[in-house]
Amino acid sequence: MFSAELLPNYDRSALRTRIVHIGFGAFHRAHQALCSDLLASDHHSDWGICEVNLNSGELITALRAQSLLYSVTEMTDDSLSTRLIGVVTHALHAQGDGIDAVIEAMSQPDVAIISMTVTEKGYCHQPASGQLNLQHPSIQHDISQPDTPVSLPGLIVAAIKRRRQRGLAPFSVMSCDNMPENGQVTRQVVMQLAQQQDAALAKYIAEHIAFPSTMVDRIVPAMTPETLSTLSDKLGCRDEVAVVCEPFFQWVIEDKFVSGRPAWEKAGAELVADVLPFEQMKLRMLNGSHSFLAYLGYLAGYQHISDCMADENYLIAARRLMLAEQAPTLTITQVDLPAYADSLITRYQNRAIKHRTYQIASDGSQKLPQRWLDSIRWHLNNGSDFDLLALGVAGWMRYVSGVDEQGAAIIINDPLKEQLAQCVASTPDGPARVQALLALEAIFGRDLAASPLVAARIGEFYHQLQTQGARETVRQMISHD
Ligand code: NAI
Ligand code: CS2
Repeated sequence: MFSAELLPNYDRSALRTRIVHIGFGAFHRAHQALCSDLLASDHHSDWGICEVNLNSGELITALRAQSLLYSVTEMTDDSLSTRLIGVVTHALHAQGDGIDAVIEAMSQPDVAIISMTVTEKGYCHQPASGQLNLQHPSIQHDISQPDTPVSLPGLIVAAIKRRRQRGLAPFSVMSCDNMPENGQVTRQVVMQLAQQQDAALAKYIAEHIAFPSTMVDRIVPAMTPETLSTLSDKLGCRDEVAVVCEPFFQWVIEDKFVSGRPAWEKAGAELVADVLPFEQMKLRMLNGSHSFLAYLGYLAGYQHISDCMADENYLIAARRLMLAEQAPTLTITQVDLPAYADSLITRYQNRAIKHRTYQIASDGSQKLPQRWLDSIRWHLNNGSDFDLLALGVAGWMRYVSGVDEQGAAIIINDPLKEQLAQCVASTPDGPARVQALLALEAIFGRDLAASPLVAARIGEFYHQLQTQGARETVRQMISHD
């Protein structure tokens, strides 16, 4: 179906399924899979990928219908470049193929790496503490029925168990989700679940399985029907699995693999001993400013990040958040942070990338701790100002209150949406609501709710947003300095 000049230039039948990836979403298609494709086409790599989705089969079905081929298109305001990805060797979805087929795919002798992009909530952990949430319904299911898991941690434990029973080599488990020390978070939830099931298996995991951390960066918005149609002309066909992304690409990987890895460094990845300083920089400066723009932007009626950038006050606020309130909290030494901030602003200004504020605003309960709250703790310890961070939290609180500035309902997309709705319904719109939301321990821990300074700063901005709206609040914040 794709035009001949786009087809991969390498022998796809020579690929071996050495990676099983869980979470065949937009991001993975334009990031890790593309990187493996570059290795196959330019460096004779035989690392093929089995793609898995646990909770929805549509994309997998579409991919199979396209002979496991799909396109990635990099876009700027005035350029567009498409590449066809041929590195997928198999594709499975738990509902259609059954979870046992997925465990079996992960238990093949060739498989050396399990990677994943399942969003923060896929780890079933408490965002504030990183501990497995033992009350999570999927985890409760997997404790009682370990051989038919429904959660990501449960699936990993089941596959490790089967490999061990068969005497196969261990694999490495590589998270590519936006969390600090994502390898450590994955290890924690997998170990805690294994301990609930089988102490000997937990010991085996501790001794044999590697959980490298990664920092991943590329802005890949959710596809829309409009973008799909625009692409159809260029491709000469309709690619239901297509993604569009910015040209920027970064991948920093902790070089800690137990059964080998592709030579990702040949395709632009950086292999390092310690990823944490990179992860914190990206999570706080990029994702932190993204979330700020998402909540304050959505409330102001800005649909996309690039719309926020067209408002000079928002641009200045985002840059100031990065440099005045996030950069001081970082330990990284090898990056010029003002130059990094400028490059982020330039990326946000790319109007070809329709990155919706609504998309970034989703799952706030899972994102706030690593994007903002650890930085607020840093400022509390250092006695420094955290006005923009507090304004961000107040913006999130206005957002999860569920009504926009025009009085229209906001549909909240968040695994804690019931608890959020409960806080909102049980409190009047004002300081009591701020306090009730701050008391959500899974997000704020105990310390932040107990800090009178935190409650006061967030409360002031909440009131200002209530009375003056987001646009005016951001304008005043910028004009005060
Ligand atoms: P997406 O919505 O296109 O895909 C999400 C994937 O996660 C789907 O495959 C879905 O099946 C899976 N998933 C969702 N909840 C799950 C659960 N509870 N258990 C198992 N699987 C689950 O989103 P996209 O854009 O692929 O982003 C996914 C993650 O990748 C993000 O949350 C983030 O951590 C990371 N990321 C995304 C970037 C982007 O620009 N889109 C850039 C950098 C990182
Ligand atoms: C965004 C990220 O959706 C979000 O919360 O902040 O997905 C962001 O686009 C990426 O991390 C960029 O690498």
